[in-house]
Amino acid sequence: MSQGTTFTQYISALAAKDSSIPSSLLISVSNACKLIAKQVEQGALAGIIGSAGSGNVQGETQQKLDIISNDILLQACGKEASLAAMASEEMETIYPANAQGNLLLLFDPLDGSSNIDVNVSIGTIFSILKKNHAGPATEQDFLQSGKDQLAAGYVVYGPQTSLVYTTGQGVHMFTLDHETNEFLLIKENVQISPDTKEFAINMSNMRHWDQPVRRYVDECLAGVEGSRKKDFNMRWIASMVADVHRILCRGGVFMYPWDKRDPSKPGKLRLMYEANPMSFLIEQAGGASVNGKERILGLPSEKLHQRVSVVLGSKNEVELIQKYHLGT
Ligand code: P6P
Repeated sequence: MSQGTTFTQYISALAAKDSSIPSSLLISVSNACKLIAKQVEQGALAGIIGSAGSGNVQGETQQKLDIISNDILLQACGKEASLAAMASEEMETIYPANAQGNLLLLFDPLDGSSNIDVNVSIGTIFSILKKNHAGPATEQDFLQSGKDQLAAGYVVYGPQTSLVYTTGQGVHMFTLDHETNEFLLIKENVQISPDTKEFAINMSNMRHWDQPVRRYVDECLAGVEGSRKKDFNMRWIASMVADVHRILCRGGVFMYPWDKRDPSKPGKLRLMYEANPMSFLIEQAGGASVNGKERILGLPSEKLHQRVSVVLGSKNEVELIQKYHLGT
């Protein structure tokens, strides 16, 4: 389809040929993100910067915009007849919608919210699953493996507000046109280069990493004089959506590995509404995504808010890191 096609036109045309595509819900999510974008752009002007004075189920301080974004998604999608229930990083339990619905929506309403107060890119991450039985949804219905997702994507609120999604038929990018308030198609079938010279990790945690990650990063830092025989660049935006968007645009590898600060935690990021949707996108764009040793999309989910270690991006680089974890 041509540049300038709106997201609504694009997804509706696909759904006309494939009824499994949850087009109506995806359009509702995109409309909710337009409203979130307006709130994010306003920031201090709307008095919505800073902490809400409450904590979420993760034990993290909620920002006012976290709660506002969560409420916008609940309101915008709750009316969807196809939607049975929603789950969010900001809510301990599931949010029932329509008992007759056959879809489940998960989201991190505003990922990277520590960046809100300093005007750095943040984003909304979403994932859509199928409810596989009649009647009201339960939390158990959400506990599906990432490879079973019907759709996944994000909206990044940065210099541009861009929507990136997949339904398993490639990754496609749209940018919000503020004149028409429509997401317009800018790129179809995004592909990530299998090799890269750019890695993203929070280097301040270096002393806490496990050996395979330490080895990989040390080799990157050794540059052209080292075993990799090339120099690397480093980025860390502390906003997964922005880091993943950069990787989809120009390749790279993103790591948030297990570390020994809290050995009981497999990682910081959440499987169901951060790692799984991002892994679906990355794999659809020709990349790879593992928890160190295993493919993330193949992991079983035991808890709604379970955490996971994440290494994703350019395929050859991720496979090298995986090799170090496997000791092969
Ligand atoms: P750190 C944001 O809080 C987030 O969940 C991801 O978006 C981001 O990649 C990571 O945490 C940043 O974590 O420890 O570097 O602040």
